[in-house]
Amino acid sequence: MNTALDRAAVDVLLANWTGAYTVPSRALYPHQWSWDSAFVAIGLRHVSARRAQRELESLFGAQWADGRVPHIVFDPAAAPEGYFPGPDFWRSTDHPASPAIATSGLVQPPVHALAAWLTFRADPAQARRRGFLPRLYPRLVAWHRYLATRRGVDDLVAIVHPWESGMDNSPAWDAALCRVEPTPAHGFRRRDLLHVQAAERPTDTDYGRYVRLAGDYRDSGYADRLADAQFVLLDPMVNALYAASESALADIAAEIGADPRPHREAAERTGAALVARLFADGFCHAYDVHERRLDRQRTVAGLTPLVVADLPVAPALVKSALGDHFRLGRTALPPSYDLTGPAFDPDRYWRGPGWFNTTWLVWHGLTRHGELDHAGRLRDATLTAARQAGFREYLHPLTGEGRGATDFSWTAAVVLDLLRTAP
Ligand code: 2M8
Repeated sequence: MNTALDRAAVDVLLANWTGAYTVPSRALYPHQWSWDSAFVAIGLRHVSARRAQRELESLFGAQWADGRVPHIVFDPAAAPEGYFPGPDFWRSTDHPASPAIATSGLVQPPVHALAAWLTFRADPAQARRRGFLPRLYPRLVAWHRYLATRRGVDDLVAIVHPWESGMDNSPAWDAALCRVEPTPAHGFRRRDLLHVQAAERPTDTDYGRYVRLAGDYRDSGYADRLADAQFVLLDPMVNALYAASESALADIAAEIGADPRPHREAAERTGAALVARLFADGFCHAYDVHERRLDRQRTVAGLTPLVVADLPVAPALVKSALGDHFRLGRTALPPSYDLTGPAFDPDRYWRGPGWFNTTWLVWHGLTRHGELDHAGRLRDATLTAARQAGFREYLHPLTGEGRGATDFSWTAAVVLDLLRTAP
């Protein structure tokens, strides 16, 4: 049974491999996405450690001179009308810090150092022969420096667009997005609706707001003037991944003979700030920097700080995960948003469906905190969901019916990791 699932997952990863990286989905997302590639590397390392290294190296090959790792790296050979917003919208190559290849100017959650460390561990001898970590380490450090300096708010990292959270239309962004005047729908042409039903994607009004914010950021020269930006939020998942990745950077530094201490200290500082600023009522929430207010809604992002080692509030997060809002282990996949919340929608993208990558993060976090029974049950439920629905982009969290794209890369990758790593 597991052998068939394993083989099917490998087939998806091979089919979506372009020769240098893996597209998230051939139809819907025909370019390289930043955090997708990190999850893909975590699965791909079991098939070919070399390919997993290449996946990350391709992404960091498009790093900007200011350290940012763009959220999309465009395939110059792909049809320009295949994805919106494409290179013509972002105009990255007009910017002095951008690489020669066209990219977006936004970023995504920093899972990369964690992925690099796990990739190294899949085959240390081969990675050492290729000089994988000594080459990637300075780039990872520059990436984190970009986040800490250009996006830093009191030891935490801010996002300036919902796309930067990876959870694009999460209800946690609704209040802040209300203040943004949408670009009218006739001002751009969406391509996503050619591939996925409208009821499973963000609305046109959401898209209008995404386009407005991204266009304003581009027109500022991607300048990161947080005081002037309309949308400045502290997201628990972005910050949890930043802290976990700083811990991974400490491991990487120790492996290559660099000093791990600054990374350990940064991980501790971010972990402490995350608890102090974002934790309330047994849960981690998003914080609006301009409004100086926590958004008390619960999304799965608020459970992911479990990936931070020695998190003092981990028992409270586990309790919240098991309660009525997320019913951990009693749904097909953990929902992306509170099952009892006013905005819960089981079909629409990041407003309720279960996603495999965030489930993997919760599983990884439970394992890190020694919650092996809960981790084991979550793993079993996730494998059952994949067996029943296939490698869909997301699922109805209660029935497990597939939604969004098919043959989705990070779904195959994290399922493969669960099969090959656990129990
Ligand atoms: C989704 O986001 C893109 C924009 O970046 C889109 O909807 O067009 C999100 O699920 C994001 O987390 C993911 O990285 C991307 C590619 O899978 O798709």
